[in-house]
Amino acid sequence: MAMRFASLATGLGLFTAACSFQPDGAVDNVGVDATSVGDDASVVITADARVIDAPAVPVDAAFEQNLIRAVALTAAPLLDGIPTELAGATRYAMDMASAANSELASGYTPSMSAGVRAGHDATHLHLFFDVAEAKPHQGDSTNTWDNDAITFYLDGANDRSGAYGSDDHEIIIDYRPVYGIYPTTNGTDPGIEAVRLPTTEGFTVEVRIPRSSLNAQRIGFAWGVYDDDGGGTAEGYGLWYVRPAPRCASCCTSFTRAEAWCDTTMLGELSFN
Ligand SMILES: [Ca+2]
Ligand SMILES: [Ca+2]
Ligand SMILES: [Ca+2]
Repeated sequence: MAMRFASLATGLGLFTAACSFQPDGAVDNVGVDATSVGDDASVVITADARVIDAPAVPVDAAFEQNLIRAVALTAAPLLDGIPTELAGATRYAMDMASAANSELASGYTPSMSAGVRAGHDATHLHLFFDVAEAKPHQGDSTNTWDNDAITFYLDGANDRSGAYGSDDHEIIIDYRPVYGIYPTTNGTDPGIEAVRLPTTEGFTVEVRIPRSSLNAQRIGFAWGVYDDDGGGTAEGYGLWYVRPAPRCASCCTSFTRAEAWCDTTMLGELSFN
């Protein structure tokens, strides 16, 4: 995706981001190399154990555009790539073919769909992403955004005022799995931990983020996916939703349009209730 290369500094920052990841994350497989994450022989995934598209209880009767609701969790979540704890949470779905702010390479047929569920306990926000695609999953590239990946954006203060500040973070977790938190220079690491698990349809990513760095009630939030179908750069990028709002004219000058990673006016919201 040529657009992403417009910022060389961002690319150079990847290694810094990956290496500066929470050192305690290894307990939960964060930062563990690709061969040991999700390939643990003790984790047996069967079709029955991974019914991820059918929440048992529809929590939200009405779809609220712009807003993802994190449900209160009753059990201590296990960071394992399996959505057991979030079975009662609404799954918010997207398809690359109808994604917001999408960027699709010439010749690319949109071939990825995904969903996210959110929950919270007293200390953490939990996010569960499930990704489905027909083609082989790619993790060949150095840049996280050049591989199959999920991405999400946090505005901890929920001001969504434009330029990324110390409370604003772009996070990309790719198929390898390798993590990036961008920009790498804004000081406050959100301290995420995550696990990526391969599935027959694609892969899942289960993430938790300390609430200490987030607003108590609502945060700015957006999420999306990258699809790399042939190795090298990714062919597809898209978001679940983009907030209709006046954009920040001075924010994304390195790119050809407003993007969620450089303009927080693009973000929707996530609510802790
Ligand atoms: Ca889990
Ligand atoms: Ca792919
Ligand atoms: Ca790639």
